[in-house]
Amino acid sequence: MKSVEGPRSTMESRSHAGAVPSTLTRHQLLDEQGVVAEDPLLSPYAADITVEELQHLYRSMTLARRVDEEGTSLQRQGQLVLWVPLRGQEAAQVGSVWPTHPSDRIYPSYREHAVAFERGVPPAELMRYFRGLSAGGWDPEQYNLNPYTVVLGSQTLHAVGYAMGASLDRKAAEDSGSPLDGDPEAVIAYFGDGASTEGEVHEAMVFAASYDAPVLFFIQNNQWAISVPFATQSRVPLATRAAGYGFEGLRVDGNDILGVVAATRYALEKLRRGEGPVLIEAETYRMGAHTTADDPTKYREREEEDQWGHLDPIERLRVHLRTVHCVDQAFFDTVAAENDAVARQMRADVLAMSPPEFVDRFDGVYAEPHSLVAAERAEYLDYQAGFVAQDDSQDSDSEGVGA
Ligand SMILES: Cc1ncc(C[n+]2csc(CCOP(=O)(O)OP(=O)(O)O)c2C)c(N)n1
Ligand SMILES: [Mg+2]
Repeated sequence: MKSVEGPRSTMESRSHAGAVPSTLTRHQLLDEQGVVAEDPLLSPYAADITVEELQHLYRSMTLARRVDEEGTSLQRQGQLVLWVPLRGQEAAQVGSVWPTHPSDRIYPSYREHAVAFERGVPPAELMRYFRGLSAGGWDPEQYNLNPYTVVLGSQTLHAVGYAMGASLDRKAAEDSGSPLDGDPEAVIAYFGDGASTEGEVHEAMVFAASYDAPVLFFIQNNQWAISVPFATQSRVPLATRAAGYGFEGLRVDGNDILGVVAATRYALEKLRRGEGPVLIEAETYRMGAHTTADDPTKYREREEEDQWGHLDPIERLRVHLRTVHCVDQAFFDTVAAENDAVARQMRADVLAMSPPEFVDRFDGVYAEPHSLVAAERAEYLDYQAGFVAQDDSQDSDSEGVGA
């Protein structure tokens, strides 16, 4: 079994005064050199992964990174309101969503672009949210993927409620003598190290444990919550918290695609057997800024970024494919060209989207028509009409004073 630690700076920050040394195993299958190590718990869950599947995982991870780069460029060019980079977290995201069934429900936070793409959301559809054109960006029912949640941690309660409902439905069907077909549903709630300390997450974990809800709490510990380092967020690895609620917590190298796939498969099996929730803490790193509105040079050292740069999850899989499976350069070149084409098409689609109309905001307040909202909408249109009339009169008088 390989029990490893992350880069030095992270571990040093853990030796913060008052920190409790943890003996919790940090699982890893694909090491920093791209070599597969044995792990008694996780190895059986990765043993049957084929080269074709590894190539799929590589394609998904690199596509996410390429689209991510394009998202930053589009925002810098004024075409998106904001962009939330995922660079560095591709293995944690792709590795955890790939083993799910389409019928499993996913509750993301706001950085899970690779999760969304793997679920089939077209990149341009996701961009609608970041262009301010939609409050959600995609149809949650079509992809079984809830809209992004910016209110930290609140999606964990939604996920637990959904999971409780799913297992109660199944039980009711069984009791009535007509059991539901297919595997029991599993639910994943994604959140970060920062969100993990929100009150809602505590409440969600208590409920999930009490009702054996089939929910996987998947934490991407990317070491930062905007400018707050993990050492301030928690004195212990977050996976250790699960024991306090009465369920299993796994700590895995989040830059190791095989480790993440195996840990997730293990957890999903447990959920489907009705053995309650599981928590996975995937230790990874946010290589870029928190968002395009953030400048990480203000609060973290270049040295730390360089250390984690050597643990790049994509590079690790690339080395593994090349050295262990003899995948040739043509494959990597083809994938890069395909990803470029997807990014180009996404850019064209985004630029073709007309800018949002402010008046449409009123349509998203309630699902049903509401007299108060209708009155406010009419008042707004009336107000806008006033500007048009004034502009017209200015034109006719030739006394434009400018905007
Ligand atoms: C309830 C709430 N409090 C504060 C914020 C502001 N906020 C947005 S992102 C963020 C940091 C979250 O860090 P983490 O959970 O580690 O996720 P990451 O951004 O690193 O993916 C904060 C404090 C918010 N969105 N919601
Ligand atoms: Mg974080």
